[in-house]
Amino acid sequence: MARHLKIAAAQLGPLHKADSRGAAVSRLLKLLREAHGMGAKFVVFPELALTTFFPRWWMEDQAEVDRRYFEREMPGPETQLLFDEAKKFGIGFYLGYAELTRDGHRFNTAILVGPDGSIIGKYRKIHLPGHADHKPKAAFQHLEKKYFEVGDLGFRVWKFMGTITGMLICNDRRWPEAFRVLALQGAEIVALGFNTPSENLHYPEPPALRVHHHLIMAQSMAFQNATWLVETAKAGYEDGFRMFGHSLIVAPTGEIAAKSQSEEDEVICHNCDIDLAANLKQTMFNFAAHRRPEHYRLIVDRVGAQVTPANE
Ligand code: CDT
Repeated sequence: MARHLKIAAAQLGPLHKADSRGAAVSRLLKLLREAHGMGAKFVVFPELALTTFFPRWWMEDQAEVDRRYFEREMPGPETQLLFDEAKKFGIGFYLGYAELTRDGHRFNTAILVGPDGSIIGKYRKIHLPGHADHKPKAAFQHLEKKYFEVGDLGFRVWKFMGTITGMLICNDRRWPEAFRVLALQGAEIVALGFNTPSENLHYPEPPALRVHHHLIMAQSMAFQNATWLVETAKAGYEDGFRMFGHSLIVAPTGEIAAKSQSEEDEVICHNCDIDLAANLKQTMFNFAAHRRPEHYRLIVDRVGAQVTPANE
C-alpha cells in the first residue's frame, strides 16, 4: 500500500518590525490549528518565521539585533507553545528562525520537529544571497551576508514520519546542486521556507517574472530529483516592502498539487503519496544507472564560470 502523508504549507502574511515574538507565535498557532483541522500531519512554516525579514534593514547595534531577532534557545519561552500544541496534535513541523549559538555564531536556520515534540534535524542556510555592505541608495537592503554565516551542517536528510525528508531555505531553491545532494541521500520530501521580495534589488524585473521563476524552479527541482517539494512563503507588505506568496506543494511529477492564493496567513494542504516517485527513481532518474559523476568534476572544483573553449 502506498505511503501517504498529509502535508500543509502554513504561509504567513507580513510580520512587521513592531510585531512581537509572541504575536508571531500566536499566528503560527492559529495556522497550526487550521492545518490540524485539514488533517495535516506535517506543517511547513516559512523562513525566519518569528520576525520580520530583518536583513532588509541596515542596523549597527548588533546587541539590539540579537535581542530583537535572534533565538538563543529553541524552543524558547514563546516557541514552547508551538512545540506543545503540535505535540498535542501529533503534528511534525519545519520552522525557520535566526539562530544565535552559545559560542556566538549566527545562522539562518530551520529545524525539523517530530510529532513527539523532539528536534529531529537542523539545517543552517548555505546559499546566503544579497550583500554585506550598506547600500544607502537602494530601496531596501538584502543583508543576509552581514547578519549570517554560511551554514556549517551541509545538506542532509532525516528519517521523518515514515519518509526521508531534507530541508533547504529560500535562496537554496535556486541551486540545483542543493537538491541533487539531498536526492542522492534518498530525499522523498524537501521542505523549504522562503521570503522573496517582489522587487529585484539589483535590476528592474517585472514581479510576475519573479513569480514565474519561482514556479518553474520548484516544478523542475521536484521532478528532476523525484521528490515532493513543499515551499512556504512569508509574504505581503512587510513594513511597506512587498514579498510574494505562491506557497507550493509540488509532486515528484513536477505538477503543482496545491498553491496559496493570497499574500496573507493561509494554509494549503495535500495528501502526498510518498511512493509516487518510486517509478521515476527506478527509471528516468535512476541515479545509479545513469549519472556520470566522472564528467561532473567542474561542479565541485570550480565556483564561478570561466570561459574555457575546448579548441583553445
Ligand atoms: N530569503 C532569501 O533568500 N531571498 C532571496 C532573495 C534574493 S534577491 C537578493 C531569494 O532567493 O528568494
